[in-house]
Amino acid sequence: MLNSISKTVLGTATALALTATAGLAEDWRAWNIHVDGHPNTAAMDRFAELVAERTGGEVTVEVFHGGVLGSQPDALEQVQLGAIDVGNFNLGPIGPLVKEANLVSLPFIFRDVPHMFRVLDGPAGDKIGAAMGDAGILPIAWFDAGARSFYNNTGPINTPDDVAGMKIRVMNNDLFTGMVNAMGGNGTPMAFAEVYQALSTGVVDGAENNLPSFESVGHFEVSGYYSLSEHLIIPECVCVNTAKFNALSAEMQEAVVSAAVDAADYQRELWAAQTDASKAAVEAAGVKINMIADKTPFQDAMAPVYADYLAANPDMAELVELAQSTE
Ligand code: GTR
Repeated sequence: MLNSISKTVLGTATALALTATAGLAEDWRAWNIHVDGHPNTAAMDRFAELVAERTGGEVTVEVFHGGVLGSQPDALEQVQLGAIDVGNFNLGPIGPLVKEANLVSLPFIFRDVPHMFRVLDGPAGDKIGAAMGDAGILPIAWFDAGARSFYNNTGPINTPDDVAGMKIRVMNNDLFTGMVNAMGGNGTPMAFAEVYQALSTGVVDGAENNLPSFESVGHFEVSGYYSLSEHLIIPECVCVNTAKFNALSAEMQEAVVSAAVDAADYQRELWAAQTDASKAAVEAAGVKINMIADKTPFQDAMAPVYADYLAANPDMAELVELAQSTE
């Protein structure tokens, strides 16, 4: 005769076995740094909808917007640990964790956004993706993040000398501090959430970002000049904790990847429109958008950044060449 405890255990085991046949339900927590109205927020919501639909509810994603789950460097560690399951990440702050990912954070490595996507869709992208997966941060789709340019209050930036002496906030990555320092400035890593206050109190003289982010978090309210240096073209990913992804059945993996890829297509459409809209909005608010006639001096100033990177990572020379020789 079964006693009540074994009955309960058996009952639980049967219930578990049934769940296992139907596949264990996965409830994923997703990190997103952006606020409402930003293309990536809409795209992450779309990702969550598509995942629920295409996995028949076996995988669900709850997206936490506005960076409430923590700063980007912290959130990336949480993804590696599996405490955050998925997110929309910029590859800039991934560079310190995965040296291959740093390829995309070399200033002026890409000629334009289409060139960046061609590199990502080729063998260099495969290498970067595999290395990120090995580090626990598996990219399953790529978002557009446009080009990053400098903004500040004291006047337009036209040459690297205009950056000299300025304290410029950068994302967390030695390549970015090196980039600003190579122009004679002072590259200062800081969490995205702290930049508005740092700009308005003069803790930093300027920062750099793409137009949609410059607008969405109000940095344009405290910066009079946005100079189109376009020094960094860094992609973003939908990245999943590798072990969580690998634990899914092949069918569920396909559903999750197709949801991310479709969300990324949507993001890229929204991105193009938002870049124009943000430019118009910040200009209307009084920001002077400064065209830079000749970017060559900025590119030339990056020689020591490349030299230091390749001296520290000689094995990355092949990736750099791959990217540069991609048509
Ligand atoms: C944005 C990017 C964010 C974050 C931010 C920053 O353009 O989408 O992931 O990296 O820049 O400057 O910290």
